[in-house]
Amino acid sequence: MTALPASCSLVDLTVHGDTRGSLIALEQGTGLPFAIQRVYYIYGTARNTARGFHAHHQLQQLAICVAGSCTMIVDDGVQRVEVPLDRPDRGLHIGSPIWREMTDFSDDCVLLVLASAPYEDADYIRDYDEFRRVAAERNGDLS
Ligand code: T46
Repeated sequence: MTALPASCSLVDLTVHGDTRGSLIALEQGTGLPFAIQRVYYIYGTARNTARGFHAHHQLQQLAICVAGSCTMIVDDGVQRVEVPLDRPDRGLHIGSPIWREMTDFSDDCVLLVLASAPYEDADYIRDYDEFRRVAAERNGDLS
């Protein structure tokens, strides 16, 4: 996989496993990259459907595929990287501003997302050209 954008990273989660199976606890102060204010999950995605197609001004998120698989495309305005999500013990930390698209959902995919803020429509950037402008400004490139 190509290197991730600077504001994205893969986070390995601690697995408490024994002969009964596995358990992962997501708790404040135990290595998560931000304070969690919201949790949502995406499931039952129709075949050949893509989601996302937006960026956020400020939001940080950790996306964990707790069942099945999907692909998260992350784009910082310069490079675009496809990240396969298929492990319940690994999350993708997505900073801002990062354009994201989600594809290749398996029928059984459950994508759990932890977010750093409550839902706020004004934080979304849904136009790709606007996203490129915001990303360039944030990176100090005002051209
Ligand atoms: C993201 C990717 C990974 C709410 O009411 N509350 C919420 O917390 C969320 C996330 C969504 N909604 C409503 C807004 C829409 O009417 O649920 C509907 C579907 O949301 P959306 O079209 O934004 O879903 P995705 O899958 O395109 O994007 C979501 C998140 O919105 C987004 O922040 O990064 O998942």
